[in-house]
Amino acid sequence: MKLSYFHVAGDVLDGLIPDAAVVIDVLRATTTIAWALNNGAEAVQTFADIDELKERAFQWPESARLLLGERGGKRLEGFDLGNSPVAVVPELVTGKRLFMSTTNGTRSLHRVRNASCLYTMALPNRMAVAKKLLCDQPENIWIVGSGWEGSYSLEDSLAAGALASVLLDNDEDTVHIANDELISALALWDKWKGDREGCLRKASHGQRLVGLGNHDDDFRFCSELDILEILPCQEEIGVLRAG
Ligand code: 3SL
Repeated sequence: MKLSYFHVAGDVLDGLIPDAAVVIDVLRATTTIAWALNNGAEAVQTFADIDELKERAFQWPESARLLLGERGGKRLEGFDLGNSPVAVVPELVTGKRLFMSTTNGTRSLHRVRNASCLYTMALPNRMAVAKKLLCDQPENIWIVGSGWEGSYSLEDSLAAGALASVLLDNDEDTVHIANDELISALALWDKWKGDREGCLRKASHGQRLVGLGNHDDDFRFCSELDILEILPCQEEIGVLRAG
């Protein structure tokens, strides 16, 4: 398994398609996706574009849909939910399709939507994704961060390092770290694995969330490690289900 890490979707190589892509947006899109599917959502359908989201969502039965949207950290007007893992509780999401658009995470997903296998990962479901990769042994794996509006984010790199680290621990012979970005993410994981929440809070997007108000529960949910068995997997373009 040859693993490359791209800080943001804009860095991925044009014209190439990996055997597997793992999209990460620790704060908070892929953490929210993991929790929503864990809590019984039928699927999460992601959109880079809000108008397209509305058009598709309004074709879905009202009783079976929720609109989940965020821009700049705030819930989109007229949407049922903002982008928070704390909000996607079973009472609200069970059996529902979540139509989701966020500032960066859903754009990353859109960019690699043609990968043969596409998973989303956050710290709580790291091990579920690692187990699937160890079992399937795809040859070329892209780990794709979401960053913030095209620039690097600390927390996505932390999670990329967390994934590479557990893969190396389990299968040192076949795991090959293919770029410097991932070597650097591994070093970041080594430094912060004992204080993941501290790392998330120090990150610029963590600071942005603090500036918007109390996000203590979000930080707690987003920094938990290996507590969810959920493997969000793209089944048709844009539609993620528990695999
Ligand atoms: O950028 C994104 O996709 C979001 O996860 C950002 S936020 O954490 O909801 O502000």
